[in-house]
Amino acid sequence: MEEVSDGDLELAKIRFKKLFQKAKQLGLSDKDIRKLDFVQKYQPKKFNVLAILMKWVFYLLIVIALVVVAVYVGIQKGLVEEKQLAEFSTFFTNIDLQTDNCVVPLTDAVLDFFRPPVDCSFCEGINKFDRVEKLSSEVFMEKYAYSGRPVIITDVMTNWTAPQHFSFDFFKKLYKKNSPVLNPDDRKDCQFFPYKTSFQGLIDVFKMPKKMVEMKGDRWYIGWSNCDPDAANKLRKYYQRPYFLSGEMESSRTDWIFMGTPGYGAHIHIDSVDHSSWQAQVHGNKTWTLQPPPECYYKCGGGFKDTVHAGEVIVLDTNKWFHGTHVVGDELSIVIGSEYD
Ligand SMILES: O=C(O)CCC(=O)C(=O)O
Ligand SMILES: [Fe+2]
Repeated sequence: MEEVSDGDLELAKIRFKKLFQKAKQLGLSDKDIRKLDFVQKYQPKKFNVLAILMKWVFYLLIVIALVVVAVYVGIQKGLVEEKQLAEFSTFFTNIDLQTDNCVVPLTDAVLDFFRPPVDCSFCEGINKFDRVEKLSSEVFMEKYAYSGRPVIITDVMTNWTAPQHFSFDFFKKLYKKNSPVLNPDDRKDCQFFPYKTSFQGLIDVFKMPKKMVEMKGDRWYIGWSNCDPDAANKLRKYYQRPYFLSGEMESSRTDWIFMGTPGYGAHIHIDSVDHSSWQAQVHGNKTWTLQPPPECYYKCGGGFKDTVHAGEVIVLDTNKWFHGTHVVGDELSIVIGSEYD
């Protein structure tokens, strides 16, 4: 190919400039000039990454929207069951939604994504916890047990000895070395929630430095299901089934214990468990934040808070209300609870 000298290039530039000015004088706009065949031929192709990305995001959103609509219609028509959705989600996330009682952040998002819209009548007109005493099992059954109406009962623990015994050290001594609580080995009924701590299991919790136990170190909050039958029998010496649960109501065999320092608690989440539950505040004070599912905000408002104090019992349907907790005051919070049927 013939070499182009700098002089030739300068000349070409001047000629092109003149041509360009002439085109302008003739009334052509930049847009018209860009449309000319020879300009298009020599114009470098622009590679607009943002535009390409936006295009793909747009396609992705359409696909997601179509899947959501299909799942929604499938649920409404009874073609898709929640169980199938959970299995489907387990396939992708490796998290078993059917056996994970209280949920960790990823599961929250997945669960909430697949959660069918609820009937908002359960939260209509409810903007605070009822706080009651001397709650008969008839009234409990009629008003609270299955309605989703949250309630705090103030006189349940009057003859429990749990407050004199339950402490960090009590639980540390409760479990033998070979207890399934400390060696869960993927047992589905043994669950541990580290929340924001880095503990991998209860075994790590019991190794925390004394400073942390005495609430002088980092804050912490954890929860676990007591899957150790021996320990469960021992625990039952210190508390009774709340008196307002009628004889026919079954209590789940699995107790849940949550423990932690002020300034910490469970993030806002909704559960996918079988039943409502009660939780006794043995030590400390914990503020509960309840929010209706977002689709009910219009009917039920944005939610409310209340603090459960030592000696009180809260009853809540954690499948209906988004709920989060925060330990307040200056005492370690220790609670025990269970589902009821
Ligand atoms: O007690 C807590 O901090 C959280 C309890 C909870 O999320 C539940 O019982 O579902
Ligand atoms: Fe929960």
